Amino acid sequence: LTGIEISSRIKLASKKDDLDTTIVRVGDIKIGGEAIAVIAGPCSVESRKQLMDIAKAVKQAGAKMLRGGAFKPRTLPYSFQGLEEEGLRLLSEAREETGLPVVTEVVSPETVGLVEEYADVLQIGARNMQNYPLLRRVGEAGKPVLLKRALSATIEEWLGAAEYILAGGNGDVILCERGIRTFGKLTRFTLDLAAVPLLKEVTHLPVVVDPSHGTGHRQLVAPMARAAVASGADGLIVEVHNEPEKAKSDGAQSLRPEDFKALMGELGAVARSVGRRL
Ligand SMILES: [Mn+2]
Repeated sequence: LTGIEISSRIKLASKKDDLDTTIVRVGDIKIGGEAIAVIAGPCSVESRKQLMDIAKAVKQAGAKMLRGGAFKPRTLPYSFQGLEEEGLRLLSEAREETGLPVVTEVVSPETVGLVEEYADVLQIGARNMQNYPLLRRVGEAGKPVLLKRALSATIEEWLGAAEYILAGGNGDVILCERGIRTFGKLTRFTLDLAAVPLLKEVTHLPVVVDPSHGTGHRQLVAPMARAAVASGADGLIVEVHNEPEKAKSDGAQSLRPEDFKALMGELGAVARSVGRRL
């Protein structure tokens, strides 16, 4: 390893040598192997029909996992907070229907047990990256964890959060770059793609990129998704909605199913150009 060094106190998340890489398995899907894992679905689970329509569309386009929020931590308390347990039930119905494993957010230590009953991957959202009781709790969980980078977290703070989960005994941690706060107002966040090759130098954990929250604008999602794969990401997590103008959250950054299908058609060539595949 050359030049870039992280704190020696980050013991479990740090990379020991070039061959030190972790592959997280979700059923027969591997994250961190040769294939790029694409996770797609709505920001929020809104209804059975909405979720099923989107789940079938993303499956048909080649997504490997389904995302969807049932517990939604929103900036304001007046915004849609999610369908909660009903949303989890709908996600597991969608998994039965499509075979796609489910990635969904958990927002409190008390609800980890409940979410674990339904989900295949537990997502820790950006706003909870430094919720240490929650990190400790998912460290005891029996499911992989997708750990989003906090809005203003340095890479070492992010790896410190991963360290909590690893130290709790859960080795299946997937890092997710989703954009950080800078001074620009025209994008929602600044997607830090340099973090991807940097993480590949310093940690063995797989890295996925969220070009939806990272940009906030539908038109920017596909270009940044391609760039993420080119930068060495092990996967993508993309918001897709069948009626984005009616979405209860994040419609402006949600791809329509046909946009998502077109993106999937482009990604194979990008993946091959960096020695990977879809
Ligand atoms: Mn969202």
